[in-house]
Amino acid sequence: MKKLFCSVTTGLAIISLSSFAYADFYDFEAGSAPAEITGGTVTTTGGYSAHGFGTYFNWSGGNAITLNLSSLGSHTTLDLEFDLAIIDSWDGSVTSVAPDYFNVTLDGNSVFQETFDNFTTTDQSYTGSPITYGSNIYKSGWNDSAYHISLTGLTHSADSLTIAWFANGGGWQGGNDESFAVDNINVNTNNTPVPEPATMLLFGTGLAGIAGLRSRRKK
Ligand SMILES: [Ca+2]
Ligand SMILES: [Ca+2]
Ligand SMILES: [Ca+2]
Repeated sequence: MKKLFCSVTTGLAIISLSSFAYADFYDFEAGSAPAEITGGTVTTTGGYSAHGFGTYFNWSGGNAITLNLSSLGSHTTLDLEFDLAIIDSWDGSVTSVAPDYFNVTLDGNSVFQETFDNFTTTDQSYTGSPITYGSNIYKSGWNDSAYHISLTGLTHSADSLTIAWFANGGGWQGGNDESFAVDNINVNTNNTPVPEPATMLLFGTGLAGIAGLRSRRKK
């Protein structure tokens, strides 16, 4: 029994080594964007401050918002979380002025592409719960919305990265008609070691032992 307990503890200890190796957070509350984030405008316009945004980074066309990081060190996956403001007359998936896509790319590869609609959620592809929806909190008369986007476990191991946020699509109108903003950007890298075969065998033996004990107790 004592030996069994030690085996399980060893297995859990190896798994718990899966911790973040690099972390960065951007909330723009200093009133400016750091050099590694470009393509948008720092603003406090409208009512987004009441929804956890404070100062945030607004995009209304042109080049994408990009974040460039380097010296990330060893890692196997990456987690990206951020708050997203969907501003003004986004038209979702199916109208004469749609689709309107919001995109995120990681080193040029798409990791998120969904349509958003500020008239009805039934016409957008994104199904997550909004932070706010159905009222006009930004400058023009169109309703606005916001979401917390969580992209975890993205495969990535390069020492540097470029994350890009942008909108496009056949119905994308941009300018004062459709725009977006990002805030509270969280980037974590994870370094998950592959357990040694001997450790996995020990861990597996421990689990088998537990199963055996439970099986015997049932009888
Ligand atoms: Ca902020
Ligand atoms: Ca608005
Ligand atoms: Ca549109």
